[in-house]
Amino acid sequence: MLRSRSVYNVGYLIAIHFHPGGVAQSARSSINAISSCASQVVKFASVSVSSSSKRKMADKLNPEEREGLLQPLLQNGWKVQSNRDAIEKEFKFKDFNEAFGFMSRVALLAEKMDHHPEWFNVYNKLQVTLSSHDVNGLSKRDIKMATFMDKNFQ
Ligand code: HBI
Repeated sequence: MLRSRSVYNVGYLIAIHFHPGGVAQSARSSINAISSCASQVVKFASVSVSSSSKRKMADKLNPEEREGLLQPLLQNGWKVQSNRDAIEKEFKFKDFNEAFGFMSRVALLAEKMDHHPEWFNVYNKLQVTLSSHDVNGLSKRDIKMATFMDKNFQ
């Protein structure tokens, strides 16, 4: 009897096994396995794309939000950059230890939010720029982070 074999490629693991049945049966089961694997990949890809595009649509500031949400920050020393849709502020601390402690607290929030400031620290001064790279401009994440910074700056 002609022995047939089929190969399933499941990523790095290649499973080879022998069907006592005919070649046609093993070919069908191989095709079924590959197509179900492919459909899983497509499902995963579509979910991950849609969630990131939802994030982009959801939190980019619209004109009304800019007017309302930016105001308190602008009154608190933040400035909108002239050449980029970003906000910036310089914080001055008693010494480096105070500055670095503040940066550490912000860093924990940044990791939790998956949203990171652009900042430059020299001794007791910290220059911060906030913008959302994935929407190439200001988002609600920047408002949240700037508000946190102001609340944690004595
Ligand atoms: N930080 N400011 C900012 N903007 C982003 O778009 C961003 C980030 N930190 C991590 C992050 N995006 C991840 O989602 C990846 O896009 C790197």
